[in-house]
Amino acid sequence: MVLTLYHSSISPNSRRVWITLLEKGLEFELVEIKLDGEQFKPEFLAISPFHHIPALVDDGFNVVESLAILEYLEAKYPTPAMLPKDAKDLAIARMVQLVTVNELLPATTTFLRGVMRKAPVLLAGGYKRTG
Ligand SMILES: N[C@@H](CCC(=O)N[C@@H](CS)C(=O)NCC(=O)O)C(=O)O
Repeated sequence: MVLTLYHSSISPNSRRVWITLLEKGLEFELVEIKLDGEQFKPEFLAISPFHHIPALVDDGFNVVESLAILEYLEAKYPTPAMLPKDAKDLAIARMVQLVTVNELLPATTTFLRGVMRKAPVLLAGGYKRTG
């Protein structure tokens, strides 16, 4: 198994995938993509044509869109389960996911761009995982 997650440390969309990989106890390689233009390089566009992270590559199979990646991981590596079985609980989990993607994150984009301009070390992947 060769799982590679293309990500940026400060990206909430990346983090939901990163956390899922950790929770499922999967072995994976993390590749930091600097969102200062690196996402437009042809080698990354070959994996993620819309120049977005996260992108997951599993043994040559490319998956983009964080929720699609979570769905893929849940189907392929079902234990431990990351989603509830109960219909109402599942609806709540899906609502939280979709509201986050469709409403909350777009609303924070302007703010995050300002932070990244003022603290380019974040943009350059300066954040280091400590544990
Ligand atoms: N709907 C996508 C959104 C992905 C997305 O917007 N990623 C941002 C970082 S959080 C990105 O890659 N921005 C760089 C760009 O668009 O060039 C998902 O859930 O994966």
